Amino acid sequence: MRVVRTIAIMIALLLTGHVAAPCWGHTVKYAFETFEGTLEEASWRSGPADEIVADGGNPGAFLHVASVVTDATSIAASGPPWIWTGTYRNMGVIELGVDVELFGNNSKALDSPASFELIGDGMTAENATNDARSEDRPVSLELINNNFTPDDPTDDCIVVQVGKKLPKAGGGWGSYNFHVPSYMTSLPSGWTVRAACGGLSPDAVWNKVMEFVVEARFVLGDPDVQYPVEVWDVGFDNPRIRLGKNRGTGPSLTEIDSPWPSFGGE
Ligand SMILES: [Ca+2]
Repeated sequence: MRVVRTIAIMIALLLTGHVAAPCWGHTVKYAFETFEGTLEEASWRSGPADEIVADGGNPGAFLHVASVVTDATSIAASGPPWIWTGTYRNMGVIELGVDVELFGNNSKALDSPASFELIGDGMTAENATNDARSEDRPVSLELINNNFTPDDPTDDCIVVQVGKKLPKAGGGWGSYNFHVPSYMTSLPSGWTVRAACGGLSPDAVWNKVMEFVVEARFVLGDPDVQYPVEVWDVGFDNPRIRLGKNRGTGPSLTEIDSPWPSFGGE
């Protein structure tokens, strides 16, 4: 798995122009985070409760998010252009994916008055649990261009694809892949627009995001649905990105022979 991390770094070097592309010949067309390194090295993170667990992933190490109280756990990569963010269209991005295992989630554990305040207008813990139970949740991918004003959500541009449902707790690892046809110049089927984005049309929002992704985020839920606040115990492994043949005028990543890795769960 250490080889994979090296490959990922190779792609980063190509994208930042530090290495001339012809030196590499054929390069991989995907990169994935195995969480075999330290927590500080992990390129995808959920929050301050994150920990790396050495065994039980899909396979090997995984990112464990335990005892987090939220309506929807998520994992994200953000920051300066690297493997996971930047000019998706020029990179030729065609797919992202992640593996998720739900170890447990429990809204009944939240029975203090404070927890009710978190749930939102018109919802109590009881009816929220009945309306949006964990087994009804999909895994979604959000791609975000925040207009480089992270403190101002009013100008954000976000596109979302809602994927298949999470398994019940204890159901093992599930694999979730999302088609991201960055070469398309109109909003693809299966994608929706969120956030105001300056009032741009859906197609214009898609193009703006594909031209620059500031953050990629996998969310355990449909971002348009309000869920109850719960105590979560979740594992994440193999967040991944795949590049295709439809490359733009950006850094020249050459054709890739390696297949999209097949992880458990599909
Ligand atoms: Ca792993």
